[in-house]
Amino acid sequence: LTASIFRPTLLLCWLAAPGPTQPESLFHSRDHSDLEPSPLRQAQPIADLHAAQRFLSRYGWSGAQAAWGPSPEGPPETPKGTSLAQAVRRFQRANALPASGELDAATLAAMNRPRCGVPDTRPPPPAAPRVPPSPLPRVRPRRSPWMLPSLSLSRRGWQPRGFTDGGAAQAFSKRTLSWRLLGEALSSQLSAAEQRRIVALAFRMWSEVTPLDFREDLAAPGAAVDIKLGFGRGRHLGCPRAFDGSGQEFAHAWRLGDIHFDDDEHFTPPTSDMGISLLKVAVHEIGHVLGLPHTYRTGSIMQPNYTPQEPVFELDWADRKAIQKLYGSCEGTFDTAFDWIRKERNQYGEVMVRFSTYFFRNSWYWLYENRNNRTRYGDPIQILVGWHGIPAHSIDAFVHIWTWRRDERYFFKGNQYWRYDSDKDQAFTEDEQGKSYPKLISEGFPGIPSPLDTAFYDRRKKLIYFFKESLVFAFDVNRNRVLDSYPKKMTEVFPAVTPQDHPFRNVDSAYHSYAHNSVFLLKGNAYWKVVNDKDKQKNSWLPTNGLFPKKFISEKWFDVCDVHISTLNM
Ligand SMILES: [Ca+2]
Ligand SMILES: [Ca+2]
Ligand SMILES: [Zn+2]
Ligand SMILES: [Zn+2]
Repeated sequence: LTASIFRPTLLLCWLAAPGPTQPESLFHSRDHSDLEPSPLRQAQPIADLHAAQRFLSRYGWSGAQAAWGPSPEGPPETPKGTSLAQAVRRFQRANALPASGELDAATLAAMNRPRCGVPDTRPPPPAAPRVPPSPLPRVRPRRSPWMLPSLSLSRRGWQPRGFTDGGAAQAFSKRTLSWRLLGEALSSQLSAAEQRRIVALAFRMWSEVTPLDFREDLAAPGAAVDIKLGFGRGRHLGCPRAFDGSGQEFAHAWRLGDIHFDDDEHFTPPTSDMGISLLKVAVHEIGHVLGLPHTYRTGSIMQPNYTPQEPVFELDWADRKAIQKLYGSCEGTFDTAFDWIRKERNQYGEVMVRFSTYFFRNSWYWLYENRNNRTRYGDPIQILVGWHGIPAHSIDAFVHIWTWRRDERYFFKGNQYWRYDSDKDQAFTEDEQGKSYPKLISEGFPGIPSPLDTAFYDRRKKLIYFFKESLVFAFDVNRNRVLDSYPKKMTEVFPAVTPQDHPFRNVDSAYHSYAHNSVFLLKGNAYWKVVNDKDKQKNSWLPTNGLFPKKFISEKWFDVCDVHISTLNM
């Protein structure tokens, strides 16, 4: 019923104000240097009872329903008396203030802090006493405020599926979403290119931690674009909710669609330590559009109030898990995965062995931070950018031969291989022995077929295991030849611990992890861990090199997520 009343109202708004709400800007200089920014309008400070009532109502702290009515005509529902004191206490508790219920100076100061326009969510009240369910008539449950994290007025309708107790809900079922920064609603404070770059980066940050992909769409009709963003001042963009001038509300988001920024705010690029970071606000509002409600957890990007810029701004562990609860974690196959070993001297001159974990897919790669259990901030990046002189896409395998005499790293693709110079960070064209690269696999590793599925080096046995379809070739690096009894069936060299639970053929990657002190066979979105010495000490019945049952890669290595190809270079 609510939706059917409001939909025509909004439609009228759009018809009445189809274009920008500001008068036309006229420029005389080509570089716009004659553009005089219009004076900022200040938001009315919240200083009295009436303004505080309006605040509590507008941001969901009072009333039984989502208190702020999106219709611009009606007066807001204002709490009075006991209900006002209750609303104030709730607000105070969430803001870590003494819950006095009084509108004291600290409470008013908290209300005046810059904040997002989306109402806050309240924890659900205790469960009602259980009454026996009556089968008829069916009564639609009233929508309670914690189920309305975003502004409830949506031109594309209400999508109640997938709600969880915390108020989070999956907003989109497709995996690639289009977005557009409205050309008629750009900020007057940053260049158009900078605004687009910042918004693209904000979308990329969500795609780095979810299976979602975001694509800027400048061509499709407006109605076909999933997420539209624009800046406005006061009454803006036909939106039923006016902005309040400089201060307080800096942006708002409509569920399933639009994001508006208050252009009376001082928006700044991520490099600035002044004003309000457009990147941070954009990431927050995109979070709403995707279905996340506010949270008062310190460190979360979904806090309703603006927190000043920190040197590192990233989606933290809990924010990642919250969005992954809605959209799932990232799945996918890898071309190869390996640990890159470096010897470094520490401050006492001792040689330290350090390693970094890399996952390669197509033409990009991720560095994995085992200690933090996530990919490096800002990954993936292009192989072309991070690795010099090796093929730019679809690497088959990587091997690090490491003996007392040798310390050599090789990449394999097709029927060739490349040796990589760790010190110079580029592939050798010619190494210290006068060998030139790339070389044919059949020349450097006699008896080894190509193209390979994968390979790994067993340091103790001084063997490389090369994998091709269902076969394994054990290659002696000292004698430079395949061991006599090889090739063998993969099921023979790496037998299944649980019968039939085995990749059988065509593994993507055999990954020797130093962090886990184990080898993993990766295929598709699954992995099999190879039995190691420690496993055998605990359970002597385990077969040597046995494969533990299959598990999902995404349950062991988190946030290895693709981003849209257009943002790969950001
Ligand atoms: Ca404002
Ligand atoms: Ca491979
Ligand atoms: Zn918000
Ligand atoms: Zn708006």
